[in-house]
Amino acid sequence: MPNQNLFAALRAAFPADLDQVAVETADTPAPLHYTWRDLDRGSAMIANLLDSLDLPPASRIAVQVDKSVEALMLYLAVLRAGHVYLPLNTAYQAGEIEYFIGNAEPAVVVCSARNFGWVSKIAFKAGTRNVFTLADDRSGSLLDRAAQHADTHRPAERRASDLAAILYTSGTTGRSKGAMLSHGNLLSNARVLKQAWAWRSAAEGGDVLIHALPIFHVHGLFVATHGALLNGSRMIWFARFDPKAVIARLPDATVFMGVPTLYVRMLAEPALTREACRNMRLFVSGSAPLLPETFTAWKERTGHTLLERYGMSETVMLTSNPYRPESARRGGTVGLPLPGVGVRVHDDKGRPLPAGEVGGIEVKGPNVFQGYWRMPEKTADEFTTDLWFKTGDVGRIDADGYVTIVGRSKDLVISGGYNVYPAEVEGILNGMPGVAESAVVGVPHPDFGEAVVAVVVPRPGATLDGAALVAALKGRIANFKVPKQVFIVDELPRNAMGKVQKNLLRERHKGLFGG
Ligand code: MCA
Ligand code: AMP
Repeated sequence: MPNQNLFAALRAAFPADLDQVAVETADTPAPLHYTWRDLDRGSAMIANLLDSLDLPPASRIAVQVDKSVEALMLYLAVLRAGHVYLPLNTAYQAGEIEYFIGNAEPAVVVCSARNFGWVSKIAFKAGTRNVFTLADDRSGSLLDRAAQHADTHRPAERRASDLAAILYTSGTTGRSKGAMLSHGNLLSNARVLKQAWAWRSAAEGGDVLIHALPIFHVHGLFVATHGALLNGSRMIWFARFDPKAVIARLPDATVFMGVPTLYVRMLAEPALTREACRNMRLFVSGSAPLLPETFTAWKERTGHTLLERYGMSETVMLTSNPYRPESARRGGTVGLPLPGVGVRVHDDKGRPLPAGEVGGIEVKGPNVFQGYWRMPEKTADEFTTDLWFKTGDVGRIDADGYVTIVGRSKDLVISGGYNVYPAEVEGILNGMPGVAESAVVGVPHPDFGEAVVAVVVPRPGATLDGAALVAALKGRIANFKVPKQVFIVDELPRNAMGKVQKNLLRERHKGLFGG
Protein backbone atom coordinates (compact mmCIF):
# COMPACT_ATOMS: atom_id res chain seq x y z
CA MET A 1 0.00 0.00 0.00
CA PRO A 2 1.65 3.29 -1.04
CA ASN A 3 2.22 5.81 1.72
CA GLN A 4 -0.84 8.09 1.91
CA ASN A 5 1.09 10.78 3.81
CA LEU A 6 0.19 14.12 2.17
CA PHE A 7 3.87 15.12 2.26
CA ALA A 8 4.78 12.13 0.07
CA ALA A 9 2.39 13.38 -2.62
CA LEU A 10 3.65 16.97 -2.37
CA ARG A 11 7.29 15.82 -2.49
CA ALA A 12 6.59 13.68 -5.56
CA ALA A 13 5.43 16.82 -7.36
CA PHE A 14 8.69 18.72 -6.75
CA PRO A 15 10.47 19.40 -10.06
CA ALA A 16 13.27 17.03 -11.03
CA ASP A 17 15.74 19.89 -10.82
CA LEU A 18 15.60 20.55 -7.05
CA ASP A 19 17.91 23.53 -7.44
CA GLN A 20 15.19 25.59 -9.11
CA VAL A 21 13.73 28.36 -6.97
CA ALA A 22 10.57 27.20 -5.13
CA VAL A 23 9.88 30.30 -3.03
CA GLU A 24 11.09 33.86 -3.50
CA THR A 25 10.35 36.25 -0.66
CA ALA A 26 8.99 39.63 -1.75
CA ASP A 27 8.94 41.66 1.47
CA THR A 28 11.98 40.56 3.47
CA PRO A 29 14.75 43.18 3.88
CA ALA A 30 16.52 41.50 0.94
CA PRO A 31 14.83 39.00 -1.39
CA LEU A 32 15.49 35.41 -0.31
CA HIS A 33 15.43 32.51 -2.75
CA TYR A 34 14.60 29.05 -1.43
CA THR A 35 15.09 26.11 -3.77
CA TRP A 36 13.04 22.92 -3.74
CA ARG A 37 16.09 21.29 -2.19
CA ASP A 38 15.99 23.88 0.61
CA LEU A 39 12.33 23.03 1.30
CA ASP A 40 13.16 19.32 1.31
CA ARG A 41 16.26 19.62 3.49
CA GLY A 42 14.79 22.17 5.90
CA SER A 43 11.61 20.18 6.47
CA ALA A 44 13.65 16.96 6.81
CA MET A 45 15.85 18.42 9.54
CA ILE A 46 12.85 19.72 11.48
CA ALA A 47 11.10 16.35 11.01
CA ASN A 48 14.17 14.59 12.38
CA LEU A 49 14.15 16.97 15.35
CA LEU A 50 10.49 16.04 15.99
CA ASP A 51 11.34 12.33 15.67
CA SER A 52 14.13 12.77 18.23
CA LEU A 53 11.59 13.95 20.83
CA ASP A 54 9.92 10.51 20.92
CA LEU A 55 6.45 12.04 20.79
CA PRO A 56 3.29 9.94 21.03
CA PRO A 57 1.84 9.22 17.56
CA ALA A 58 -0.47 11.92 16.12
CA SER A 59 0.89 14.47 18.56
CA ARG A 60 -0.45 17.96 18.07
CA ILE A 61 2.18 20.53 17.08
CA ALA A 62 0.74 23.97 17.88
CA VAL A 63 2.27 26.85 15.92
CA GLN A 64 1.79 30.57 16.44
CA VAL A 65 4.55 32.27 14.44
CA ASP A 66 4.83 35.10 11.95
CA LYS A 67 4.56 34.01 8.33
CA SER A 68 7.89 32.88 6.88
CA VAL A 69 9.24 30.22 4.54
CA GLU A 70 10.68 28.46 7.60
CA ALA A 71 7.13 28.35 9.02
CA LEU A 72 6.13 26.62 5.77
CA MET A 73 9.01 24.16 6.25
CA LEU A 74 7.73 23.52 9.78
CA TYR A 75 4.28 22.67 8.39
CA LEU A 76 5.85 20.28 5.86
CA ALA A 77 7.98 18.77 8.63
CA VAL A 78 4.96 18.04 10.81
CA LEU A 79 3.31 16.28 7.85
CA ARG A 80 6.38 14.22 7.02
CA ALA A 81 6.89 13.27 10.69
CA GLY A 82 3.26 12.11 10.75
CA HIS A 83 2.04 14.47 13.47
CA VAL A 84 -0.93 16.89 13.55
CA TYR A 85 -0.34 20.52 12.55
CA LEU A 86 -2.28 23.08 14.61
CA PRO A 87 -1.84 26.63 13.23
CA LEU A 88 -2.94 29.56 15.42
CA ASN A 89 -3.73 33.11 14.31
CA THR A 90 -0.88 35.43 15.31
CA ALA A 91 -3.45 37.92 16.65
CA TYR A 92 -4.60 35.53 19.41
CA GLN A 93 -3.72 36.66 22.91
CA ALA A 94 -3.16 34.78 26.18
CA GLY A 95 -6.80 33.94 26.92
CA GLU A 96 -7.34 32.49 23.46
CA ILE A 97 -4.03 30.59 23.40
CA GLU A 98 -4.79 29.16 26.86
CA TYR A 99 -8.06 27.75 25.51
CA PHE A 100 -6.52 26.20 22.39
CA ILE A 101 -3.58 24.64 24.25
CA GLY A 102 -5.89 23.39 27.00
CA ASN A 103 -8.21 21.83 24.42
CA ALA A 104 -5.61 20.37 22.04
CA GLU A 105 -2.92 19.45 24.59
CA PRO A 106 -0.07 19.81 22.06
CA ALA A 107 3.16 17.86 22.64
CA VAL A 108 5.07 20.72 21.01
CA VAL A 109 4.41 24.44 20.80
CA VAL A 110 6.33 26.70 18.42
CA CYS A 111 5.88 30.40 19.06
CA SER A 112 7.47 33.68 18.12
CA ALA A 113 10.45 34.79 20.21
CA ARG A 114 8.59 37.91 21.39
CA ASN A 115 5.75 35.82 22.83
CA PHE A 116 7.90 33.07 24.33
CA GLY A 117 7.49 34.42 27.88
CA TRP A 118 3.74 34.08 28.15
CA VAL A 119 3.20 31.28 25.65
CA SER A 120 5.73 28.95 27.29
CA LYS A 121 4.14 29.57 30.69
CA ILE A 122 0.71 28.56 29.33
CA ALA A 123 2.18 25.57 27.49
CA PHE A 124 4.23 24.18 30.38
CA LYS A 125 1.27 24.63 32.73
CA ALA A 126 -0.87 22.59 30.31
CA GLY A 127 1.71 19.79 30.24
CA THR A 128 3.50 20.60 26.98
CA ARG A 129 7.15 19.65 27.40
CA ASN A 130 8.63 21.12 24.23
CA VAL A 131 8.38 24.81 23.39
CA PHE A 132 10.52 26.20 20.57
CA THR A 133 10.82 29.67 19.10
CA LEU A 134 10.84 30.66 15.45
CA ALA A 135 11.23 34.28 14.37
CA ASP A 136 10.67 35.56 10.86
CA ASP A 137 14.39 36.40 10.57
CA ARG A 138 15.16 32.66 10.86
CA SER A 139 16.43 32.98 14.44
CA GLY A 140 15.07 30.95 17.34
CA SER A 141 15.57 27.58 19.02
CA LEU A 142 13.61 25.53 16.47
CA LEU A 143 16.08 26.00 13.63
CA ASP A 144 19.09 25.97 15.97
CA ARG A 145 18.05 22.52 17.20
CA ALA A 146 16.96 21.27 13.75
CA ALA A 147 20.34 22.22 12.28
CA GLN A 148 21.89 19.43 14.36
CA HIS A 149 19.82 16.80 12.51
CA ALA A 150 20.17 14.99 9.21
CA ASP A 151 18.73 16.65 6.11
CA THR A 152 17.05 13.54 4.75
CA HIS A 153 13.88 12.03 6.19
CA ARG A 154 11.55 9.26 5.08
CA PRO A 155 7.93 10.42 5.48
CA ALA A 156 6.09 8.49 8.19
CA GLU A 157 3.63 5.93 6.87
CA ARG A 158 0.15 7.39 7.09
CA ARG A 159 -3.25 6.26 5.82
CA ALA A 160 -5.65 8.67 4.09
CA SER A 161 -7.84 8.65 7.22
CA ASP A 162 -5.00 9.61 9.56
CA LEU A 163 -5.08 13.14 11.01
CA ALA A 164 -2.88 15.78 9.38
CA ALA A 165 -4.15 19.06 10.85
CA ILE A 166 -6.58 20.64 13.30
CA LEU A 167 -8.07 24.06 12.47
CA TYR A 168 -10.05 25.85 15.18
CA THR A 169 -13.30 27.34 13.93
CA SER A 170 -17.08 27.70 14.39
CA GLY A 171 -17.52 28.79 17.95
CA THR A 172 -21.31 29.09 17.70
CA THR A 173 -21.39 28.69 21.47
CA GLY A 174 -18.52 31.16 21.74
CA ARG A 175 -15.81 28.54 22.10
CA SER A 176 -13.92 27.32 19.05
CA LYS A 177 -13.95 23.71 17.96
CA GLY A 178 -10.97 21.91 16.45
CA ALA A 179 -11.85 20.74 12.93
CA MET A 180 -9.86 17.55 12.32
CA LEU A 181 -8.59 17.21 8.74
CA SER A 182 -7.00 14.00 7.47
CA HIS A 183 -4.25 13.45 4.92
CA GLY A 184 -6.97 12.23 2.57
CA ASN A 185 -9.21 15.28 3.11
CA LEU A 186 -6.35 17.60 2.17
CA LEU A 187 -4.84 15.58 -0.66
CA SER A 188 -8.16 14.77 -2.35
CA ASN A 189 -9.11 18.46 -2.27
CA ALA A 190 -5.70 19.61 -3.50
CA ARG A 191 -5.91 17.17 -6.42
CA VAL A 192 -9.46 18.27 -7.31
CA LEU A 193 -8.44 21.95 -7.28
CA LYS A 194 -5.34 21.24 -9.37
CA GLN A 195 -7.63 20.02 -12.13
CA ALA A 196 -10.47 22.48 -11.53
CA TRP A 197 -8.15 25.51 -11.71
CA ALA A 198 -6.02 24.14 -14.56
CA TRP A 199 -2.63 24.44 -12.84
CA ARG A 200 -0.10 24.33 -15.67
CA SER A 201 2.78 21.86 -15.86
CA ALA A 202 6.28 23.12 -16.59
CA ALA A 203 5.84 21.84 -20.17
CA GLU A 204 2.75 24.08 -20.49
CA GLY A 205 4.70 27.09 -19.27
CA GLY A 206 4.15 26.44 -15.58
CA ASP A 207 2.59 28.78 -13.02
CA VAL A 208 3.79 31.32 -10.47
CA LEU A 209 1.61 32.00 -7.44
CA ILE A 210 1.64 35.26 -5.46
CA HIS A 211 1.06 34.13 -1.88
CA ALA A 212 -0.03 37.05 0.34
CA LEU A 213 -2.41 35.30 2.75
CA PRO A 214 -1.74 34.18 6.32
CA ILE A 215 -0.73 30.50 6.62
CA PHE A 216 -2.72 29.82 9.80
CA HIS A 217 -6.01 29.31 7.94
CA VAL A 218 -7.28 27.00 5.21
CA HIS A 219 -7.13 29.54 2.39
CA GLY A 220 -3.44 30.40 2.71
CA LEU A 221 -2.10 27.20 4.23
CA PHE A 222 -3.93 24.59 2.14
CA VAL A 223 -5.63 26.08 -0.93
CA ALA A 224 -2.80 28.44 -1.95
CA THR A 225 0.25 26.52 -0.71
CA HIS A 226 -0.88 23.05 -1.77
CA GLY A 227 -1.88 24.48 -5.16
CA ALA A 228 1.66 25.62 -5.86
CA LEU A 229 3.48 22.72 -4.19
CA LEU A 230 1.38 19.99 -5.82
CA ASN A 231 2.19 21.57 -9.17
CA GLY A 232 5.87 22.20 -8.55
CA SER A 233 5.17 25.91 -9.05
CA ARG A 234 7.19 28.83 -7.73
CA MET A 235 5.66 31.14 -5.11
CA ILE A 236 6.30 34.86 -4.70
CA TRP A 237 5.92 35.00 -0.93
CA PHE A 238 4.58 38.03 1.00
CA ALA A 239 4.71 37.86 4.80
CA ARG A 240 2.09 40.63 4.86
CA PHE A 241 -0.40 41.80 2.26
CA ASP A 242 0.42 45.21 0.83
CA PRO A 243 -1.67 46.16 -2.22
CA LYS A 244 1.01 48.27 -3.91
CA ALA A 245 3.71 45.64 -3.43
CA VAL A 246 1.49 42.81 -4.67
CA ILE A 247 0.41 44.78 -7.75
CA ALA A 248 4.07 45.48 -8.54
CA ARG A 249 4.70 41.73 -8.72
CA LEU A 250 1.62 40.76 -10.75
CA PRO A 251 3.59 40.89 -14.03
CA ASP A 252 5.86 38.14 -12.65
CA ALA A 253 2.99 35.83 -11.70
CA THR A 254 0.08 33.85 -13.13
CA VAL A 255 -2.15 33.00 -10.12
CA PHE A 256 -3.34 35.01 -7.09
CA MET A 257 -5.69 34.02 -4.28
CA GLY A 258 -7.27 36.39 -1.80
CA VAL A 259 -10.19 37.27 0.43
CA PRO A 260 -12.45 40.04 -0.94
CA THR A 261 -10.73 42.70 1.18
CA LEU A 262 -7.51 42.13 -0.76
CA TYR A 263 -9.31 42.78 -4.05
CA VAL A 264 -11.06 45.86 -2.64
CA ARG A 265 -7.70 47.27 -1.53
CA MET A 266 -5.98 46.58 -4.86
CA LEU A 267 -8.86 48.24 -6.73
CA ALA A 268 -8.12 51.40 -4.71
CA GLU A 269 -4.64 51.51 -6.30
CA PRO A 270 -4.22 53.30 -9.66
CA ALA A 271 -1.30 50.93 -10.38
CA LEU A 272 -3.82 48.11 -10.83
CA THR A 273 -4.16 48.03 -14.62
CA ARG A 274 -4.68 45.51 -17.40
CA GLU A 275 -0.98 45.95 -18.16
CA ALA A 276 -0.05 44.92 -14.61
CA CYS A 277 -2.17 41.77 -15.05
CA ARG A 278 -0.84 40.90 -18.52
CA ASN A 279 0.68 37.58 -17.45
CA MET A 280 -1.96 36.65 -14.89
CA ARG A 281 -4.35 33.81 -15.76
CA LEU A 282 -6.34 33.36 -12.54
CA PHE A 283 -7.60 35.44 -9.60
CA VAL A 284 -9.43 33.39 -6.92
CA SER A 285 -11.65 34.93 -4.23
CA GLY A 286 -13.15 33.27 -1.18
CA SER A 287 -13.47 32.99 2.62
CA ALA A 288 -16.09 35.76 2.63
CA PRO A 289 -18.76 37.11 0.30
CA LEU A 290 -17.44 38.89 -2.81
CA LEU A 291 -19.69 41.87 -3.47
CA PRO A 292 -21.06 42.00 -7.05
CA GLU A 293 -19.67 45.53 -7.35
CA THR A 294 -16.17 44.23 -6.59
CA PHE A 295 -16.64 41.42 -9.13
CA THR A 296 -17.72 43.96 -11.77
CA ALA A 297 -15.08 46.56 -10.93
CA TRP A 298 -12.31 43.95 -11.16
CA LYS A 299 -13.48 42.83 -14.58
CA GLU A 300 -13.69 46.38 -15.87
CA ARG A 301 -10.30 47.41 -14.50
CA THR A 302 -8.22 44.32 -15.29
CA GLY A 303 -10.20 42.38 -17.88
CA HIS A 304 -10.13 39.36 -15.56
CA THR A 305 -13.21 37.65 -14.14
CA LEU A 306 -12.68 36.82 -10.49
CA LEU A 307 -13.22 33.12 -9.82
CA GLU A 308 -15.20 32.81 -6.60
CA ARG A 309 -15.15 29.58 -4.61
CA TYR A 310 -16.66 28.45 -1.29
CA GLY A 311 -14.83 26.69 1.50
CA MET A 312 -14.86 25.85 5.17
CA SER A 313 -12.27 24.69 7.67
CA GLU A 314 -14.44 21.57 8.06
CA THR A 315 -14.66 20.82 4.34
CA VAL A 316 -11.78 22.65 2.64
CA MET A 317 -13.20 23.71 -0.77
CA LEU A 318 -16.69 22.52 -1.66
CA THR A 319 -17.71 24.58 -4.71
CA SER A 320 -15.99 26.66 -7.35
CA ASN A 321 -16.97 28.77 -10.31
CA PRO A 322 -15.72 27.20 -13.57
CA TYR A 323 -12.20 27.94 -14.68
CA ARG A 324 -13.20 27.88 -18.33
CA PRO A 325 -14.93 29.49 -20.03
CA GLU A 326 -14.46 32.66 -17.94
CA SER A 327 -17.91 33.68 -19.16
CA ALA A 328 -19.39 30.80 -17.12
CA ARG A 329 -18.28 32.41 -13.86
CA ARG A 330 -21.32 34.00 -12.27
CA GLY A 331 -20.80 36.96 -9.91
CA GLY A 332 -22.72 36.60 -6.68
CA THR A 333 -22.53 32.79 -6.81
CA VAL A 334 -19.90 30.43 -5.43
CA GLY A 335 -20.16 28.24 -8.53
CA LEU A 336 -20.72 24.49 -8.84
CA PRO A 337 -19.94 21.60 -6.48
CA LEU A 338 -16.38 20.36 -7.05
CA PRO A 339 -15.99 16.92 -8.63
CA GLY A 340 -16.70 14.22 -6.04
CA VAL A 341 -18.33 16.69 -3.66
CA GLY A 342 -22.07 16.54 -3.00
CA VAL A 343 -23.84 19.80 -2.14
CA ARG A 344 -27.56 20.00 -1.36
CA VAL A 345 -30.06 22.41 0.19
CA HIS A 346 -32.54 21.11 2.76
CA ASP A 347 -35.20 22.78 4.86
CA ASP A 348 -35.02 22.86 8.65
CA LYS A 349 -36.93 19.55 8.78
CA GLY A 350 -34.24 17.91 6.69
CA ARG A 351 -36.34 17.72 3.53
CA PRO A 352 -34.79 18.41 0.10
CA LEU A 353 -35.80 21.71 -1.49
CA PRO A 354 -36.46 22.25 -5.20
CA ALA A 355 -33.95 24.21 -7.31
CA GLY A 356 -33.87 27.90 -6.46
CA GLU A 357 -35.40 27.52 -3.00
CA VAL A 358 -33.42 28.81 0.00
CA GLY A 359 -32.46 26.42 2.76
CA GLY A 360 -29.55 24.99 4.72
CA ILE A 361 -26.49 24.07 2.62
CA GLU A 362 -25.22 20.55 3.33
CA VAL A 363 -22.14 18.78 1.96
CA LYS A 364 -20.79 15.25 1.58
CA GLY A 365 -17.51 14.04 0.13
CA PRO A 366 -13.83 13.09 0.68
CA ASN A 367 -13.20 16.75 1.60
CA VAL A 368 -15.43 16.61 4.71
CA PHE A 369 -13.51 16.55 7.98
CA GLN A 370 -13.15 13.80 10.56
CA GLY A 371 -15.11 15.66 13.23
CA TYR A 372 -14.35 18.14 16.02
CA TRP A 373 -11.43 17.34 18.30
CA ARG A 374 -12.70 15.60 21.47
CA MET A 375 -16.27 16.85 20.85
CA PRO A 376 -18.17 13.82 19.51
CA GLU A 377 -21.57 15.22 20.53
CA LYS A 378 -21.01 18.57 18.81
CA THR A 379 -19.74 16.63 15.79
CA ALA A 380 -22.89 14.52 15.70
CA ASP A 381 -25.05 17.65 15.97
CA GLU A 382 -23.60 19.01 12.75
CA PHE A 383 -24.26 15.94 10.60
CA THR A 384 -27.63 14.81 9.26
CA THR A 385 -28.88 11.27 9.90
CA ASP A 386 -27.69 10.36 6.40
CA LEU A 387 -24.26 11.78 7.21
CA TRP A 388 -24.23 15.05 5.28
CA PHE A 389 -22.39 17.91 7.03
CA LYS A 390 -24.56 20.93 7.86
CA THR A 391 -22.50 24.00 6.91
CA GLY A 392 -24.61 26.51 8.85
CA ASP A 393 -24.79 28.52 5.63
CA VAL A 394 -28.10 29.37 4.03
CA GLY A 395 -28.37 29.34 0.27
CA ARG A 396 -29.89 27.94 -2.88
CA ILE A 397 -28.87 25.90 -5.89
CA ASP A 398 -30.28 27.10 -9.21
CA ALA A 399 -31.42 24.99 -12.15
CA ASP A 400 -27.89 25.07 -13.61
CA GLY A 401 -26.41 23.80 -10.34
CA TYR A 402 -24.83 27.12 -9.27
CA VAL A 403 -24.74 27.60 -5.50
CA THR A 404 -25.54 31.00 -3.99
CA ILE A 405 -24.91 31.71 -0.31
CA VAL A 406 -27.56 34.13 0.92
CA GLY A 407 -26.77 34.13 4.63
CA ARG A 408 -25.85 32.10 7.67
CA SER A 409 -27.91 30.28 10.25
CA LYS A 410 -24.83 30.24 12.50
CA ASP A 411 -24.09 33.42 14.46
CA LEU A 412 -20.90 34.38 12.63
CA VAL A 413 -19.33 37.62 11.40
CA ILE A 414 -16.61 37.42 8.74
CA SER A 415 -14.40 40.47 8.89
CA GLY A 416 -11.60 40.85 6.37
CA GLY A 417 -11.81 37.10 5.89
CA TYR A 418 -11.43 36.28 9.59
CA ASN A 419 -14.29 34.63 11.47
CA VAL A 420 -15.60 36.40 14.55
CA TYR A 421 -18.06 34.55 16.79
CA PRO A 422 -20.38 37.09 18.43
CA ALA A 423 -21.04 34.66 21.32
CA GLU A 424 -17.33 34.75 22.22
CA VAL A 425 -17.12 38.56 22.27
CA GLU A 426 -20.50 38.86 24.08
CA GLY A 427 -19.25 36.45 26.72
CA ILE A 428 -16.24 38.65 27.45
CA LEU A 429 -18.23 41.91 27.37
CA ASN A 430 -20.86 40.47 29.75
CA GLY A 431 -18.10 39.68 32.24
CA MET A 432 -16.88 43.28 32.34
CA PRO A 433 -17.71 45.54 35.31
CA GLY A 434 -20.96 47.42 34.90
CA VAL A 435 -22.20 45.40 31.92
CA ALA A 436 -25.62 43.76 32.23
CA GLU A 437 -25.72 42.23 28.73
CA SER A 438 -24.55 42.79 25.17
CA ALA A 439 -25.16 41.86 21.56
CA VAL A 440 -22.46 41.71 18.88
CA VAL A 441 -23.34 41.93 15.20
CA GLY A 442 -21.65 42.50 11.84
CA VAL A 443 -22.50 45.55 9.76
CA PRO A 444 -21.40 46.34 6.19
CA HIS A 445 -17.88 47.76 5.97
CA PRO A 446 -16.32 48.98 2.69
CA ASP A 447 -12.90 47.46 3.46
CA PHE A 448 -13.48 44.43 5.70
CA GLY A 449 -16.83 43.46 4.16
CA GLU A 450 -18.37 43.17 7.61
CA ALA A 451 -17.22 45.00 10.74
CA VAL A 452 -17.90 43.93 14.31
CA VAL A 453 -20.17 46.24 16.31
CA ALA A 454 -21.37 45.80 19.91
CA VAL A 455 -24.50 47.07 21.65
CA VAL A 456 -24.14 47.03 25.46
CA VAL A 457 -26.65 47.46 28.30
CA PRO A 458 -25.23 48.80 31.60
CA ARG A 459 -26.19 47.38 34.97
CA PRO A 460 -28.66 49.60 36.88
CA GLY A 461 -26.77 52.64 38.18
CA ALA A 462 -23.61 51.86 36.20
CA THR A 463 -22.27 54.21 33.52
CA LEU A 464 -20.29 52.69 30.65
CA ASP A 465 -17.92 54.23 28.15
CA GLY A 466 -17.74 52.53 24.72
CA ALA A 467 -14.15 53.55 24.05
CA ALA A 468 -13.07 52.20 27.44
CA LEU A 469 -14.75 48.87 26.66
CA VAL A 470 -12.93 48.71 23.31
CA ALA A 471 -9.61 49.44 25.02
CA ALA A 472 -10.28 46.71 27.59
CA LEU A 473 -11.13 44.21 24.85
CA LYS A 474 -7.95 45.07 22.93
CA GLY A 475 -5.94 43.77 25.84
CA ARG A 476 -7.88 40.51 25.92
CA ILE A 477 -8.76 39.22 22.45
CA ALA A 478 -7.43 39.27 18.90
CA ASN A 479 -7.67 42.75 17.45
CA PHE A 480 -9.83 41.70 14.51
CA LYS A 481 -12.55 40.54 16.94
CA VAL A 482 -12.70 43.88 18.77
CA PRO A 483 -15.82 45.90 17.89
CA LYS A 484 -15.07 48.90 15.69
CA GLN A 485 -17.85 50.71 17.56
CA VAL A 486 -19.69 50.11 20.87
CA PHE A 487 -23.17 51.55 21.50
CA ILE A 488 -24.48 51.90 25.07
CA VAL A 489 -28.28 51.40 25.22
CA ASP A 490 -30.98 50.97 27.88
CA GLU A 491 -32.22 47.66 26.47
CA LEU A 492 -31.78 45.18 23.61
CA PRO A 493 -34.64 44.52 21.16
CA ARG A 494 -36.23 41.13 21.88
CA ASN A 495 -38.89 39.05 20.17
CA ALA A 496 -41.87 37.41 21.87
CA MET A 497 -39.62 34.48 22.86
CA GLY A 498 -37.24 36.88 24.57
CA LYS A 499 -34.51 36.26 21.93
CA VAL A 500 -32.37 39.27 21.04
CA GLN A 501 -33.36 40.47 17.57
CA LYS A 502 -29.91 40.89 16.02
CA ASN A 503 -31.47 41.53 12.62
CA LEU A 504 -32.96 44.76 14.02
CA LEU A 505 -29.54 45.79 15.38
CA ARG A 506 -27.95 45.07 11.99
CA GLU A 507 -30.68 47.13 10.29
CA ARG A 508 -30.26 49.99 12.76
CA HIS A 509 -26.49 50.23 12.26
CA LYS A 510 -26.11 49.14 8.64
CA GLY A 511 -25.10 52.64 7.52
CA LEU A 512 -22.43 53.06 10.19
CA PHE A 513 -19.48 52.65 7.79
CA GLY A 514 -21.20 54.03 4.75
CA GLY A 515 -21.71 50.45 3.53
C1 MCA B 1 -6.74 43.61 10.78
N1 MCA B 1 -7.66 44.32 11.47
C2 MCA B 1 -8.86 43.82 11.24
C3 MCA B 1 -8.65 42.75 10.36
N2 MCA B 1 -7.33 42.64 10.08
N3 MCA B 1 -10.07 44.19 11.68
C4 MCA B 1 -11.11 43.45 11.25
N4 MCA B 1 -10.99 42.41 10.41
C5 MCA B 1 -9.78 42.04 9.95
N5 MCA B 1 -9.66 40.99 9.14
C6 MCA B 1 -7.47 45.46 12.34
C7 MCA B 1 -6.06 45.66 12.78
O1 MCA B 1 -5.86 45.04 14.02
C8 MCA B 1 -6.00 47.16 12.91
O2 MCA B 1 -6.69 47.49 14.07
C9 MCA B 1 -6.90 47.67 11.80
O3 MCA B 1 -7.83 46.59 11.56
C10 MCA B 1 -6.17 47.99 10.56
O4 MCA B 1 -5.36 46.89 10.29
P1 MCA B 1 -4.87 46.66 8.81
O5 MCA B 1 -3.45 47.14 8.71
O6 MCA B 1 -5.88 47.16 7.83
O7 MCA B 1 -4.94 45.11 8.78
P2 MCA B 1 -3.98 44.24 7.89
O8 MCA B 1 -2.86 43.82 8.73
O9 MCA B 1 -3.73 44.92 6.60
O10 MCA B 1 -4.92 42.99 7.67
C11 MCA B 1 -6.05 43.10 6.82
C12 MCA B 1 -6.03 41.81 6.00
C13 MCA B 1 -6.01 40.61 6.98
C14 MCA B 1 -4.78 41.77 5.11
C15 MCA B 1 -7.31 41.78 5.16
O11 MCA B 1 -7.16 40.69 7.80
C16 MCA B 1 -5.95 39.29 6.26
O12 MCA B 1 -4.88 38.84 5.83
N6 MCA B 1 -7.13 38.62 6.09
C17 MCA B 1 -7.13 37.30 5.46
C18 MCA B 1 -7.74 36.30 6.41
C19 MCA B 1 -7.72 34.89 5.84
O13 MCA B 1 -6.69 34.37 5.43
N7 MCA B 1 -8.93 34.30 5.76
C20 MCA B 1 -9.08 32.92 5.28
C21 MCA B 1 -9.78 32.06 6.39
P3 MCA B 1 -5.91 48.28 15.23
O14 MCA B 1 -5.14 49.38 14.53
O15 MCA B 1 -6.99 48.78 16.13
O16 MCA B 1 -5.01 47.23 15.82
S1 MCA B 1 -10.04 30.38 5.79
C22 MCA B 1 -11.70 30.41 5.41
O17 MCA B 1 -12.37 31.40 5.72
C23 MCA B 1 -12.37 29.34 4.61
C24 MCA B 1 -11.94 27.98 5.01
C25 MCA B 1 -12.14 29.57 3.15
O18 MCA B 1 -13.13 29.46 2.38
O19 MCA B 1 -10.99 29.97 2.74
P1 AMP C 1 -14.27 29.03 8.38
O1 AMP C 1 -15.06 29.03 9.64
O2 AMP C 1 -12.98 29.74 8.43
O3 AMP C 1 -14.16 27.63 7.84
O4 AMP C 1 -15.16 29.84 7.34
C1 AMP C 1 -16.10 29.18 6.60
C2 AMP C 1 -17.23 30.12 6.29
O5 AMP C 1 -16.75 31.17 5.47
C3 AMP C 1 -18.29 29.43 5.45
O6 AMP C 1 -19.16 28.67 6.27
C4 AMP C 1 -18.98 30.61 4.81
O7 AMP C 1 -19.90 31.20 5.73
C5 AMP C 1 -17.82 31.59 4.62
N1 AMP C 1 -17.36 31.56 3.22
C6 AMP C 1 -16.32 30.88 2.70
N2 AMP C 1 -16.20 31.15 1.39
C7 AMP C 1 -17.20 32.02 1.08
C8 AMP C 1 -17.62 32.68 -0.10
N3 AMP C 1 -16.98 32.53 -1.25
N4 AMP C 1 -18.71 33.50 -0.03
C9 AMP C 1 -19.37 33.67 1.14
N5 AMP C 1 -19.01 33.09 2.31
C10 AMP C 1 -17.94 32.27 2.26
